[in-house]
Amino acid sequence: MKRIHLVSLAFAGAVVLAGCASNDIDKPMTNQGEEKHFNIMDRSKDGYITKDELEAGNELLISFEAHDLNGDGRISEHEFGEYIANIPD
Ligand SMILES: [Ca+2]
Repeated sequence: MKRIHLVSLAFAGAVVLAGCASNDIDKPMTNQGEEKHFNIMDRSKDGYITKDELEAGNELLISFEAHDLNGDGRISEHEFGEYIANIPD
């Protein structure tokens, strides 16, 4: 009886952990993987990705205007999150 209880507790814990990993409410838009990716592309570390930080042929550079949602000429972390979210699987 006690063993069954422990197993169900472990299962519940795994479900909670999985939920946190995919839906972290403390993060506004990007998850940790996206944030890492963003930080790599944001070479000047000013919190924005600009065209000159992207290499020729980069997918984001090709469609830069479409993802620069507010038209300020740079991709914010929020805009980057939108970009990642809209990439087909
Ligand atoms: Ca922008």
